[in-house]
Amino acid sequence: RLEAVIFDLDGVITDTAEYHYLAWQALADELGVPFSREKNERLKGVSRMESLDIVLEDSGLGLPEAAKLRLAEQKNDHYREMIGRITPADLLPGIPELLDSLRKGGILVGLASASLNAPVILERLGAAHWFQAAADPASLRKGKPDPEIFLQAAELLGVTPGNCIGVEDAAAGIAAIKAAGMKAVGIGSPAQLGDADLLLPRTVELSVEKLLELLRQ
Ligand code: G16
Ligand code: MG
Repeated sequence: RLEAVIFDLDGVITDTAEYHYLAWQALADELGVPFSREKNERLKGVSRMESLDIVLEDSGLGLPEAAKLRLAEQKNDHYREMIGRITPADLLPGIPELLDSLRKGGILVGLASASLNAPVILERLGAAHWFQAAADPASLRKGKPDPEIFLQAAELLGVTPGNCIGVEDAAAGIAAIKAAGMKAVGIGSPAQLGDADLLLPRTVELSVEKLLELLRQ
């Protein structure tokens, strides 16, 4: 029985991935470090400080921790400026309809976002009311691909992981869902998300019927 659907935020509920990309690109440009959309793929679902390490990996800059914290803060300030302009129109296509249908079907909805900015983003989207629980990324020992964030969301919802479906746009997220013993829905392309149990190119293809069918398999 499908008890709950646990969603990633960036790239699934809204496209903040683009703002993360723009903010990291600006920081990399300022530091004179090469960065690209291809590299940005590796930052999806990855925590802020781990993302910074990836951005700096080929820079040859051996920065002390305090300097890295300042750079991460600078990126986050820029990112916060951009997400301050988010409105409910930025919910990805089909998401409001899907969340309404899940509520009507009595299926719980949880959030498993690595973003410390998730509460602000949900508020700006007018989406907080659809979620019965959200994992707290600040409390986690390990980020995605570790299953901890999805398991915490299931625990907060009071549901069994085997009766849950996770929805993700990042390879690390799909791995985290599967390690949690849940079925994984990937939003994106087979090149990145080949391990998903169900792969859909866009959020608009999501439906409660497809999710119920996936758990029956
Ligand atoms: C998101 C993004 C990542 C970002 C991370 C931390 O995760 O995909 O690119 O680095 O959150 O975000 P913040 O800097 O806002 O704390 P998710 O799990 O929602 O895809
Ligand atoms: Mg994501």
